[in-house]
Amino acid sequence: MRTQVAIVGAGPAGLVLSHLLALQGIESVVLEVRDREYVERRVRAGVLEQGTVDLLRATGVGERLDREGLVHHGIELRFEGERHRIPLSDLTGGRAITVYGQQEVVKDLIRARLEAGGQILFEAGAVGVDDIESSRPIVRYRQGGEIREIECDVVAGCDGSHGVCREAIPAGALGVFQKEYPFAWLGILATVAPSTEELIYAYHERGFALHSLRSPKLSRLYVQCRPGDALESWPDARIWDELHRRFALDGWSLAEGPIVDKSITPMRSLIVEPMRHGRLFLVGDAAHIVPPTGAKGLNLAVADARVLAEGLVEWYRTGRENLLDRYSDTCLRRVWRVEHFSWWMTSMLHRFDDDGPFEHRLHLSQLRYVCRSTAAATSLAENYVGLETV
Ligand code: RFL
Ligand code: PHB
Repeated sequence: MRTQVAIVGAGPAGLVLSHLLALQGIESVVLEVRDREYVERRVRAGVLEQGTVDLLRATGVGERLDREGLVHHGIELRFEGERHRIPLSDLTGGRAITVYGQQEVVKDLIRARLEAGGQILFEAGAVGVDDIESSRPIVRYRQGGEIREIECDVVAGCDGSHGVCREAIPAGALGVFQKEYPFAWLGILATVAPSTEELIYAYHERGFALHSLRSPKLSRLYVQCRPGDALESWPDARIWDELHRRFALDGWSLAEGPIVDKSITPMRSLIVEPMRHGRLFLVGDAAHIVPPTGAKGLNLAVADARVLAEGLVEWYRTGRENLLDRYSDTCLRRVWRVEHFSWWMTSMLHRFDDDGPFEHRLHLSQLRYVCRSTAAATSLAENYVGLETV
């Protein structure tokens, strides 16, 4: 098989890229190791930046998002039994975030691609990428027990943090920057009306908690836990107990409901530089991971896909490579801004193992400052809704 752009991975990065290229008449084939149902059900991110929403809408995949997405103009920071609202839109000239599950974005994109005649091969896992320093790279993949090949002009490695594309780059050519955080998030999805209209980020001496949502009937909640914790050590009653304690506020209560999804995610940052080697471009989580506190991973994946699509369009139209040559530098400016913001939010809101009374007071002082100072709140808000330029 031959195509112009071989895209490995049908997550947000691969699907947005394939969609943007198709709109400009560039052909791609998307390889996805999982089946369609699995990809469309995987519960992950939920917060879309203004720029992500604008892009999906402008490219014809925003119809259901406009109908079902929940536009939020603020978030709440909760600590010491008090609530403080950060008015995101007031602080950013009207920008907002939209709560809409990542799997809904993925569903909308898969449908749009298939309806437009696009090729997504499910249960087709890439096993290797060859000849990326030549003008005819090859992706080998396994489908139905057979190894097959796609020859292409360019490979887009959109295969997430555990994919194979990153490994195709010679080790000496990549710089790797990483940080492990000494905690994880236990996330649940519960069929109960959210107890809040806006997201609540809570700092507590027992650790961080987050109240998010997916719809008027579905709540998404997270509690900080230990990275080595097993799910079995978190029976439902323990989860609700921790959530009640960490969100505790006079006159407010958290409604419980059946838990329908439960998972533990270790928190880490990882960035590889550069994000390109020869004809292989890394996009999204394949190139960088952020801790989820800033709600940035999906948005960053979409931002990379947009930059790569623009570079490829220029190259196919004019033969000029200058945008492609700048792909990695352009993306990495945003990546590092977002890594810093996510690290900052994470550090402010979580309990570290060796935190004592001194560190606790520093956390509280920082939080109070963010809530009282317009300058500090604006800095949080503009990063949270997504910076237009970095
Ligand atoms: P994905 O979504 O991991 O997609 C990669 C795809 O590649 C497939 N794949 C392969 N396919 C073919 N051959 C192979 N060899 C393959 N190996 C892998 C995989 O099956 C998969 O379908 O990466 P992508 O597209 O870069 O998208 C990144 C986002 O998924 C990720 O950054 C976000 O989910 C992170 N994230 C959040 N991001 C936000 O912007 N806002 C949030 O609110 C937010 N919350 C979160 C999050 C991530 C979380 N977890 C579970 C890590 C909350 C959590 C708890
Ligand atoms: C989510 O709704 O899953 C979510 C919201 C905000 C975050 C992370 C995850 O910072």
